[in-house]
Amino acid sequence: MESNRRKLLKALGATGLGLSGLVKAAEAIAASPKEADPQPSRPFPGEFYWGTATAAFQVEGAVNEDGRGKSIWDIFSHTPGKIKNNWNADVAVDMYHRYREDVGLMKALGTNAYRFSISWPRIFPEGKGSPNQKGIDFYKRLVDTLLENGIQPFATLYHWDLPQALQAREKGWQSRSIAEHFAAYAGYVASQLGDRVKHFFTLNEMFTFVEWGHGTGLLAPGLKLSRKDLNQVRHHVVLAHGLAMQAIKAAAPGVKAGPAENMVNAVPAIATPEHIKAAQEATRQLNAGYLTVMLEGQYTNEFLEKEGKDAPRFTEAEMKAIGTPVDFAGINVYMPNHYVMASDAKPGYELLPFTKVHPKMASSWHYVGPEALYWGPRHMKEIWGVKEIYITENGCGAADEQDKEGRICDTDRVMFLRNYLLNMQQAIEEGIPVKGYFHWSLMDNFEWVSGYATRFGLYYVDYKTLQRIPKLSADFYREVIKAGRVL
Ligand code: PNW
Repeated sequence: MESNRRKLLKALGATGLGLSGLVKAAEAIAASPKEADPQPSRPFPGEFYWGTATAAFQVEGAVNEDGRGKSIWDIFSHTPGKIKNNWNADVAVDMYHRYREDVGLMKALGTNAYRFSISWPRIFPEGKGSPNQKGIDFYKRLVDTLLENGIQPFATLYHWDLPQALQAREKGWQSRSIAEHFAAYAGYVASQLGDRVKHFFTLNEMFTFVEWGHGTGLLAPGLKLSRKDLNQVRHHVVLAHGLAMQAIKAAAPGVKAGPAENMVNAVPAIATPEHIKAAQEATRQLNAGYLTVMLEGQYTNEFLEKEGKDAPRFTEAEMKAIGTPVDFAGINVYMPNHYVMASDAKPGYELLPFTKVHPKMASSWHYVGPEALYWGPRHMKEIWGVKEIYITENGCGAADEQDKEGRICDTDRVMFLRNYLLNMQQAIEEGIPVKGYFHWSLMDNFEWVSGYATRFGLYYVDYKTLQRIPKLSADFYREVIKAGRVL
């Protein structure tokens, strides 16, 4: 709103001053009716991608249809004891059949972008060889439906569902050959969809699927590798990213591509220059095997020294490929991974433990810290000079219980969202180039090892009927998009 002070000054200028003029002007302002707010405080940019996100294995179901091959997640989820209640994703939320309805849900939110993932085993049932036309046709139908509804498709090429054939026959990410197969698959998809999909993400959350799938064994394929072997997996994964970047650009020159990584986000405990510097250095070191090597094109000395004889084996040509320039970076931001203080001792920073009562959302790992959505993008810009940033995921699991009227009044998720979005707005206002935000998730879905117990959706899914019901947070998100500011 034009401030009263400004109005007064304007009036003063117009009347040619004088105390009586001033008094008259003041009276006129006091008498004027309140106008609508033409310029909201803390606005988001008018041009911005507001979206939601999902991943193929978590929503599609239809695991045996149209020639789809098996993925490591089919095997893992059907192994007793791996998933809560031994649930599986054979049906999930059946998006494979209901995608038209679901695009309608996105439209109802007023979103203009959607991030989804392509299932590698739908396109190459054996991981390589000849493509499955019916698989690619599904994504063409999906993308065309999105575009007809004014929603820009953002496609992730790998959201953890490696073709089982590659795991069984070639030891999955333990083999360098997988990086080559991934690039071939990425190039093929870009050649087929590049006329209508203008943004591709290579791999989703390398950190999570490598460390938890190959280190602790909590996620598929459930391996607990030695430090040396784990480092080699990390190396093959970043190599896959680099080779895929090149393959995508070669197949579809007009499209943009980059990673979608859950950066380890070190947040300064107090935002003074010394702690900020410490948090930046911590972020650089803690992402050494992923974002840092991808964006700098080499492993840090600290990383190589720390890993010693277990460090990855690599060639110069591989390092060049890993460092292929990205068009943008996607970051999944759920929380501050560490609060950091500067330290006089090496390495110059100290990671503070979370206290016993630090607030959490529904997932056991999910500490709340809205400032993560400020520092994540700021780090990307200040540490690595990234010029185009997408928040590829942000959201939370919440209680999500239906009340007597069947409503889901998830004020907890609204609280979460409001505070995180305010921090993102601050980053944008300070000139950090965040170009889009994708809420995880459009609707409740198969939450990996938590199965259907933890819900992340803006839409509630009744798993008996597969009906989708908007939660309060869906209304909140829609109003925020409409108003262009946090409400
Ligand atoms: C992401 N953490 O996983 C995945 O990309 C999604 O598929 C998933 O459904 C979503 O976030 C919610 O879990 C994460 O421990 C898993 O910090 C773990 C963490 C973060 C994200």
